[in-house]
Amino acid sequence: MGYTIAQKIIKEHLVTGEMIVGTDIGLKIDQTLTQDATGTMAYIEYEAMGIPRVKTEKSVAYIDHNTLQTGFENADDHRFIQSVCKKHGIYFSRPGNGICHQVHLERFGKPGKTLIGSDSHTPTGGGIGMLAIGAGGLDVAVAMGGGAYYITMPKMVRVNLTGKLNPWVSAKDIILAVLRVMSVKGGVGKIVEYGGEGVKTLTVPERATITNMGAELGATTSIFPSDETTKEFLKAQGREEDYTELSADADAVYDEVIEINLSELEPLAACPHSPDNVKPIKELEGQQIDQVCIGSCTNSSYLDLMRVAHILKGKKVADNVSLAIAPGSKQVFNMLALNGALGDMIAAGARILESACGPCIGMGQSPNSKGISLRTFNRNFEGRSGTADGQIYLVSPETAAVSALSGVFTDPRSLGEAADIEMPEKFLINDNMVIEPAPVEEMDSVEVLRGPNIKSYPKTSPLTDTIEASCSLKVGDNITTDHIMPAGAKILPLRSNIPKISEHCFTVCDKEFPARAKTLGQSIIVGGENYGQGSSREHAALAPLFLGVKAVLVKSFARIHKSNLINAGILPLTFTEPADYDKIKLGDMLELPNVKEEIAEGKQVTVVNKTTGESFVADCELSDRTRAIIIAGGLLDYTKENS
Ligand code: MIC
Ligand code: SF4
Repeated sequence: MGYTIAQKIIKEHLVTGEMIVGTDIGLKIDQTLTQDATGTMAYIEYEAMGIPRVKTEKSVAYIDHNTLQTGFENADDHRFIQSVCKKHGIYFSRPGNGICHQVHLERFGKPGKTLIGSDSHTPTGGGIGMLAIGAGGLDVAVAMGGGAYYITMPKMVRVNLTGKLNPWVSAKDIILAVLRVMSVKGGVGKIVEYGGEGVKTLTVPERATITNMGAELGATTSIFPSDETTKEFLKAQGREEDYTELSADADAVYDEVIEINLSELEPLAACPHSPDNVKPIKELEGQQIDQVCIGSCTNSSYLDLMRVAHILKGKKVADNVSLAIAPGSKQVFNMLALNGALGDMIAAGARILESACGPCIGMGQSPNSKGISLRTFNRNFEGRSGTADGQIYLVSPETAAVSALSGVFTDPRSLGEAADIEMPEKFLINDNMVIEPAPVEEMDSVEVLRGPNIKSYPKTSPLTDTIEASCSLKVGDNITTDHIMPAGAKILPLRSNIPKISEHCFTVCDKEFPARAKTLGQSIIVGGENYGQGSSREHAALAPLFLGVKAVLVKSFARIHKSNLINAGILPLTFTEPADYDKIKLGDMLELPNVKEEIAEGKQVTVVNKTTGESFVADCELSDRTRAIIIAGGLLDYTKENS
């Protein structure tokens, strides 16, 4: 039996376990990336492990999220990360150099290699045939120290692409079409692999748009073959030597196959407030809009922005629209500046932002009240834009640009003939914003610079025999990490201060939660399906840990969040019978009378509702390793015990 692309890379990197679906496997990690909003914590964790020099082939720290300095906090974090990098062997990409995923694809990613990143959109690297996975900061810290990264061996999904996109239909429309079929939880426990004749028609940045937004499927990762197109891209980046060819065997077996005929696709939009709430632009046409934001790690490549500039050239942004554009990297920005495309954007009335995440993570550009905002981003979760009642639609750069001009939802196919925009033969290569680490012989003399906002990792404790705790919060399905631990300009500067950031935990759902949880001392959160979808932020586990949350009992979990809970020593429980969800109300006193023994023996966990007198069992799906981590009180304690 042949192998899929992902199976080939897994096989090469397997350090523990076997490639049996549903079982735990450990992978050797070649490259890591961090960004600043998760990075400070990841490097605090790395320092706690006491390993002088990273053991990966390449580790890069990017500054791209917290680029608003409204006080000393973000600036201090950046300085801390820069000094840690210098000391411990990590490359440092300065603020302004671009969004981690875009820059990594351009400058560092390599086909056939493994990459984990403390950001859920790390699968962008799948666009050049990397096995690139989003992980919690602590997992990245462990990988930098040479430890394996553990995942559950995923199922394989093949998305078979046939045909060719029509003019003005784009890669964003492909991934929105996949989201429409699979939904935001359809990818959980799976790797999505793209194949078929249609692959050849897509450039690397287009492939990367698709693998980037595979995160919204809940998938472990997504991947494209590495072929002639990949080679051309790497060559244009001056990195032809990084190329290796990679494709699935003809007799590779997939658990699921999805057919997408590119010729039949039309421009689409993900409507508020979920990336899988997909409708054709045709159905929205004519509706007035207020804002357009173009950028993010999904759609801010050279090709994307050249198409945008082409549409804007010689025109004027509608009076009712605010148009903001953030190029994905310094490379893209600089090329647009030199070839005149930037001038076309500025002349049309676009507001040009620096190369960073910006509005995608609520760092500025929040829309007006009830404002309709078209964004080329990947997430439209409620409140993420910074405006609680903002209506965010996720669209392609082409739809965004043409709608910015007309002031209403507009199908870009109305533009007629396709634009003649080619991939450059040579990208502008200038890595002067990437700072190299100190040579080994000088590393001891590098001082790590810590600001006063940088606080240590919260206190953990080993699993107790019994847990008695009230239900401090009951929430529904599809709770995102933006609900659990909101981001945005006001809260992101607190990412390195868990006590302070905890005051914002779950406030989107219930303003009283942090105070209530603190008063209770210890408590349990109850939730529905796909709990913790979205970001890799471990703060969505560390803040509850700080507030005394001992267990989270839900119908199902999103992958990265579940592993962040385990790493933090919080028990991830699922209802054996989904109907038992109705047996708990906010404030009920719950008891897990025999929890330690049940976990240690791999049994179901007994839950007694002492308020109603009812009891039932819950599941706790753990491997031998994650069971030991939970019993130890989290991954840091486990690592200390086992090193
Ligand atoms: C996001 O898109 O939600 C983020 C901000 O990039 C997060 C990481 C974070 O919360 O710092 C992600 O996707 O993992
Ligand atoms: Fe940044 Fe947005 Fe991409 Fe997250 S999704 S890495 S916030 S651009």
